[in-house]
Amino acid sequence: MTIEAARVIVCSPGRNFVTLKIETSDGLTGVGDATLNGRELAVAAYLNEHVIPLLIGRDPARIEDTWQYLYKGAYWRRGPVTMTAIAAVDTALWDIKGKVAGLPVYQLLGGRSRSGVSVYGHASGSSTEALLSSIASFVERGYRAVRVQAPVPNISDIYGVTDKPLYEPASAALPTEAVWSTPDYLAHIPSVFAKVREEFGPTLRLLHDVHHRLTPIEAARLGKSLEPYALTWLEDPVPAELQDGYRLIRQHTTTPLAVGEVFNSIWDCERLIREQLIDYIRATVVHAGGITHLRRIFDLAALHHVRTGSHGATDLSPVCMSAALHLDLAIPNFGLQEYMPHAAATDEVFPHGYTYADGYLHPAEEPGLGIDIDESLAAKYPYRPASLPVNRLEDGTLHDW
Ligand code: EZ4
Ligand code: CO
Repeated sequence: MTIEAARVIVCSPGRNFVTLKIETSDGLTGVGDATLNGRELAVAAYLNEHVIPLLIGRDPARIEDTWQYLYKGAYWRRGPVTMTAIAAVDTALWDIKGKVAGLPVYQLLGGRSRSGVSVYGHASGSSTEALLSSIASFVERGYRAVRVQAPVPNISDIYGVTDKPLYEPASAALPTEAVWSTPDYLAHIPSVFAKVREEFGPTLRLLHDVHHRLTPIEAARLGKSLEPYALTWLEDPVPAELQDGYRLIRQHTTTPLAVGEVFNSIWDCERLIREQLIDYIRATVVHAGGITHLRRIFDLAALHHVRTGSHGATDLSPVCMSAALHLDLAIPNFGLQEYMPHAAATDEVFPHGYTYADGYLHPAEEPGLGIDIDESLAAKYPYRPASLPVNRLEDGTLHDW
């Protein structure tokens, strides 16, 4: 069997997605997510111009060899565009391997380590009342873990804080700009968690995403001030390039730390993991080199008491979610999976067999990943340029994201 064809499908059913579909000489197909939010067409071009010509005629069974070929053979290793493109190929080849074997992919990864994949939802709202009722609605639907993002007095527009039921990170074609204030944020957030604990008790798992906006010492102060509320994790407290920042935070607080949604290789996180500077690694199938490479990261993490908490926002397609669930089910050190339901149009374009029930997601039991793309329906939703917003401080300085 050989790879006979591969094509990139760019569509926008509610938001932009890039998908790779590989076809074999035996008539089997596999799909991989290649969506890089706000930089979609760069990955599409990388695949079309530089990767697809190398795939034709190759043996689809050689997943590891193809991964190494695309990684080492390019000379230019790592980086979000390259690793997202490699991830798409890798994911599609695992899908095909599952179909060849007649098994769901989690069986090829060693089988179940648990009965379901624990997920957390995103609660937010433009007022404290709206936030509390949003959390309540997750609890009613069986969620045992909720990310809490709150409005802050004097900050008019906070990323991730909305009354809308659907979460959409990107906005206008060109980035919108919001004004950020660290003093207002740090002064307010602990009181939000005090109210949430008062209302929901001590055992609901609570998470909070800082979106890389603090300095290490500010993040240390936030972590300390949140200790009474026993968070499951504080996410992306500081930008992750200077990793000593995590050591500084660690020296001051027992609030667990999570990072990794922007990471694309094991080299982005090996020190954070090896030196036990974090508690959860949030790298993903789509942005960290596919199932093959993410498994390698997760195995390293398992040696160092680090659990997984893969990113799962709406800009990661149902193809990525399907792949993530197979890996989450199989690995020994799974922690939590982020889950935000997609728009109805997205779900229609990507028919999938995974299901949510009582706080858990379950992957499809059919051979492969249990996911496809309806290409004729996708064609009805053409690509629309969309960007993530940026932040400025009150004096106009461009701030961390
Ligand atoms: O900013 O998915 O934890 N989730 C997040 C997301 C990310 C977007 C980036 O594309 O931080 O909202
Ligand atoms: Co995040």
